[in-house]
Amino acid sequence: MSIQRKSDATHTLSYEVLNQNAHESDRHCEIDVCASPEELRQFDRDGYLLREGLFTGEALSALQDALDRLEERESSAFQDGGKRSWGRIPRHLMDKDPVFLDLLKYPPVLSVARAMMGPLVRLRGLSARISYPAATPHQTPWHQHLRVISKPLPPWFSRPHGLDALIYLDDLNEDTGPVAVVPGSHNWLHREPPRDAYSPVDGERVICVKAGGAVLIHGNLWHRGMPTLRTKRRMLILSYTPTWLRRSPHGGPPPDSGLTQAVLEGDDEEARILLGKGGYT
Ligand SMILES: O=C(O)CCC(=O)C(=O)O
Ligand SMILES: [Fe+2]
Repeated sequence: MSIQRKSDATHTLSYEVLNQNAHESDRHCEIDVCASPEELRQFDRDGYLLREGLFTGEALSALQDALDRLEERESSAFQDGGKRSWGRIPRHLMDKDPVFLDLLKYPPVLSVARAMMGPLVRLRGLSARISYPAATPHQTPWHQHLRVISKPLPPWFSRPHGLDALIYLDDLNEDTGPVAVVPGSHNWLHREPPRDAYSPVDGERVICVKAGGAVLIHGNLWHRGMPTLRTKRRMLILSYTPTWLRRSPHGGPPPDSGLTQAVLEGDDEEARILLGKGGYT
């Protein structure tokens, strides 16, 4: 897939990893960041960063086609039970199609993840959400992704950080369903989103991006996918955390002989780290 990107690198960050055991060449890392320092400050403050037109033309069709193929292949795995649901969530996408595996080092997302969390990050997962205008329209309740915070906060509590790129393969609008976020809520360490709640909350922002655009969020930003009323809606969720967190618990282990296995057995050290092997000592 030829990946076209609108937001090319705007500046370079230099990191040194304070690891006395590392070879000199592994201690230093330069990141060409596909976001301006001001955008990174806004992302840190608000917990989300809009990216319009990341994928266009052939790059967008390649992702749409790959997801449609997967949907067709795995169609027997999904039945709409008529109850309120998120829709369909295919997981382990990088194991299932090389088009998806190509996203492992996608600079507009990975460089921003490294700018926010440092050079040592790993994939938490790449999955999709496909929602349909079912009898009970698919939607998600308010939620956040890293639900591991203790109350009260212990003195040595390690705050979880993660970046999730919500990549939309269809236009978001009233027919497909916008996404709503609560700016700044990723910093609320003393409370969680209301349970099983689908109604607006104070301060929410409703966002519509066009197909090929993305909303990058902090994993603990409060957000919800609004109802898909009339037209099928496809999204990808590409997630990174620091290397020392575990991969997503959802969807069980990756499939045997998936595409990432060959990468893990190969000699691309950066890709191995991104897939969760090493990156800390
Ligand atoms: O579909 C959306 O816009 C958001 C989906 C979501 O929050 C998720 O899959 O975790
Ligand atoms: Fe989510």
